Amino acid sequence: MSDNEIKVPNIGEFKDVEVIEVLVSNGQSVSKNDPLITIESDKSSVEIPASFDGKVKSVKIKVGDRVSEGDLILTVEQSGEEEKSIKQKTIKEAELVSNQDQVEEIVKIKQTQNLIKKDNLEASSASPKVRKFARELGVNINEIVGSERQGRVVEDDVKNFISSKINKTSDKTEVQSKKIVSEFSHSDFGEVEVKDMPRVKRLASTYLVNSWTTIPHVTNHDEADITEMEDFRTSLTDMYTGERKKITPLAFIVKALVVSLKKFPSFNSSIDDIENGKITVKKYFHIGIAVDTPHGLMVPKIRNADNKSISYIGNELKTVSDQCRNLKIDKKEFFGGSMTITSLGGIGGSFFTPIINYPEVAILGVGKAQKKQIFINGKFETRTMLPLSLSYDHRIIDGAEAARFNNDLKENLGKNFAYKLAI
Ligand code: CAO
Repeated sequence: MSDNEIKVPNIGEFKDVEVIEVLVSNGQSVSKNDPLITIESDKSSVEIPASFDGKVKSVKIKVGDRVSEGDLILTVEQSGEEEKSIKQKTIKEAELVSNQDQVEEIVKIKQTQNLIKKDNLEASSASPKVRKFARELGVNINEIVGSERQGRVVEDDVKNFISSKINKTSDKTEVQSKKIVSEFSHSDFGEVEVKDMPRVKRLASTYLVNSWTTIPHVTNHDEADITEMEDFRTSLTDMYTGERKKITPLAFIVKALVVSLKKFPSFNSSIDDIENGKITVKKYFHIGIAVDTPHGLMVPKIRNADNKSISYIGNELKTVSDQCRNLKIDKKEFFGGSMTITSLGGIGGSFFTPIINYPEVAILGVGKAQKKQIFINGKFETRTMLPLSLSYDHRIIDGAEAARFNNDLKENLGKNFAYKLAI
């Protein structure tokens, strides 16, 4: 029997950081890799695991302490015997299991044990990072039975919880598609290659499925006449060099959208507490921009767009899209938005059906502006028309309100809009 010390290891940015959770107590048995404490820097939190098996003899730190590399977390009494016998028992148990029913039975018992333990636990059964992740997806973390020791919930548990809910609601389709998949494999029909999905796409898929399956989406399509706006935009020059200023239509659309959001606050809201019928209306104007990157789609925010000029927004669009493409953007920038714009205008196409960026309630899809013949006051005129596709959460926004919103937005992008003042 010997005493060993577990210290804070070298983990990059985590210097003089706060201990936000202590996950073990004196006398508790721990196995190698069990989480001991959670520490949090400005940007993220991380769990420090045990480096060997044993029994906690003395915890040396508490919540609120600040730690750096080399600080003592706790001492561990290493008997080895106790842990060894538990492991042997588990192996024996596994050897006895001969069929799937038995496996499921054991899983059920383990889950019940976890549930009982969970009831006895204090609120901290998941790290702040995981809690935040669950909150962003609208999941009540207390409904989840964690797969880790003592029912602790990790990110995968949240994902599995959402998948199981989705599976329950679409049982029939699921069974049918499963049958087809199990009957044939793609390689039965020719050569195939199985590749890893990029990480950003994997992360985004959880959000997209959640949004698509929980929000009743409706999309209104419309066209804004931006002839004068385009004349003005393309006439802008740098006052020092005389060269044409490169501001894309998107910067103008951001500004026009803010004006509409001020008039229609329900588009700048979130349904956080549907059970109690509560809606959170935001007083800020942080516009999300869908950015196409080689790693997948990212949605950083243009913060406080109401206080920024169009030129400033134009520059910021370039900066944040470069940061996303070079993976240099802080994760926090993907959260806390008012409404999102997804523009395919630089690529092509007209109308589409954008998926709302949960927990927002609306998203504006923008297509490529084109010159068209429009019948005005008894004659055809050549006008530049911008396709708009506004998807909204029908629980809070009605079709008529969405049509009015589009009318207002069109007005803001049209010849009467005071965008010249906002440059
Ligand atoms: N109509 C016509 N032309 C447009 C336009 C529109 N609606 N929007 C942009 N353009 C033009 C720009 O003026 C620019 O022309 P110049 O090269 O002559 O200056 C060109 O198209 C390229 O613009 P851009 O796409 O580089 O810049 P942007 O500000 O319009 O968009 C960004 C920035 C980050 C939104 C864009 O690069 C991008 O990633 N778009 C894809 C978003 C996406 O994938 N959405 C789908 C999400 S759902 O899966």
